[in-house]
Amino acid sequence: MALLKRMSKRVVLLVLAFIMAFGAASCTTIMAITKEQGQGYLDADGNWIETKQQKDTRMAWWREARFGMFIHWGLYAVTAGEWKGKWQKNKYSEWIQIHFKIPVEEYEKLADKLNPVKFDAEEWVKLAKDAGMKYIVITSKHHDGFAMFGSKASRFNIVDATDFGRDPMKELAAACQKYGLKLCFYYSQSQDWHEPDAIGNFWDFPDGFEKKPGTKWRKWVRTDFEKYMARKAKPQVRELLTNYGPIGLIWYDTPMTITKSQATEFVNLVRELQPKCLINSRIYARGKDREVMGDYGSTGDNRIPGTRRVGDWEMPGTINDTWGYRRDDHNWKSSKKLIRNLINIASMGGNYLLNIGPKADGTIGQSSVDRLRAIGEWMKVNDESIYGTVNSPFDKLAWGRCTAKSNKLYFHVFDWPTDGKLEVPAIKNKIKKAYLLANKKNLKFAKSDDGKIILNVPEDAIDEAATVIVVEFKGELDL
Ligand code: JFZ
Repeated sequence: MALLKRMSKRVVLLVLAFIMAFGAASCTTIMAITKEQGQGYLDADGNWIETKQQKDTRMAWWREARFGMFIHWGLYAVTAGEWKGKWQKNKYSEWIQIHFKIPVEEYEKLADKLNPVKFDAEEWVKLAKDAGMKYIVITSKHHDGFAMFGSKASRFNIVDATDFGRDPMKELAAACQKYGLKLCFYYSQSQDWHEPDAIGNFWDFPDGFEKKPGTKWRKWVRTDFEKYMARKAKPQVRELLTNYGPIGLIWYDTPMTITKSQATEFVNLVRELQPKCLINSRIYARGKDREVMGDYGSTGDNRIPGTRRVGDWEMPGTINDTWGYRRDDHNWKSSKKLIRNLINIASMGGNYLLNIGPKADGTIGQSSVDRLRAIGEWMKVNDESIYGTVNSPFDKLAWGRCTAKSNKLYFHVFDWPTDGKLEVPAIKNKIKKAYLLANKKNLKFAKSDDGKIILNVPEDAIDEAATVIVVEFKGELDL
């Protein structure tokens, strides 16, 4: 009996020790998991705390993507560049209200005419996917202040103010989920021509500005901007990050006069609601010492840098000359030009955000569709040379561009050689093989005296836009 008692005491102790040990172990496992899979967080002072590795994890899909679809769609698709028989002189159809100083009351009536019954979210998403695009950034609210989603913060939105009554963002969110694309929202945080306290509308709401001496109206500061932020802008960004599932990124634009602390509020709202969501750098930019607050930068619209760039950047570009749909804009870029833009941007280390402006009936014009399909044809054969690549290790090549991934260099030939020999820059590595990406046909090659690689290529290019040649080498790239 005594023995039994002693034994059971031991058992209890053993069990206790076991529980303690196991508990501690599982505790450390949990800690390790949060450290490993954990993401950045906002500290008590509202600073975003994140390791480089965590940022890399968050940026991974975007860096892999290289190519996204921009969509400018709103009430300006109804006017399409024309107001009372007059055509807009500035190029961007989405700027029509400010261009003609259309009073809010009149502009609001455009909602009666927005009834995109032909809108088919799946068709749009499939079009993007077939073009090789991995994410969609759509104007949830542009400078005119009209929300293209159901909003409790403002009745000036597509669900409450139109006969259409559907929420296209809900439908796009579902379609993006289905086809594996990231849905992202453009949101004009500073300019809102519908609101007296926001920036931009000086024709309806001339009061409430504080003019800085010697500056234009654009530089004026709205004294009650925080009211607009509290009543509309922040609640709407909250809605966008709450009602549509995981959002890839928020694309803020034209920060104008917002202060650093106001910009921080817009940033932190995203951090708080969806810590994985990315933010572009057009959230804040002031003065000479303009500071980048978002996760990645953008170049000026339609401006491809001339040299390789470090860091994450994106170029938003138009497919004709406008962002929003314009009936009179037929200045379409050729698909060859668009494909070369994509290559050129990738070779400089950036992402291409190519825009389309759907019509007010919900359809996408044939000229845009044709071009996206042509890009898709090229991507079907060559997308390996775009996705997940990093910028070229070389300066711009005379005859084309280069992208790189692991032990491969992708040479995109724009100007095919006439003598059957293509000279590519010297690398010190041993070359495993060189081949045409389109048909995997191996190419013979030789090294010239100065170390350059001379490839024997077929007489004709495979693709007029760009033929891709892969050069596989051994080890780490050594120039
Ligand atoms: C802005 C918007 O005003 C425009 O309507 C459109 O949405 C575009 C994508 O973004 O316009 C800009 C903003 C920044 C530059 C050019 C146009 N820029 O930095 O060159």
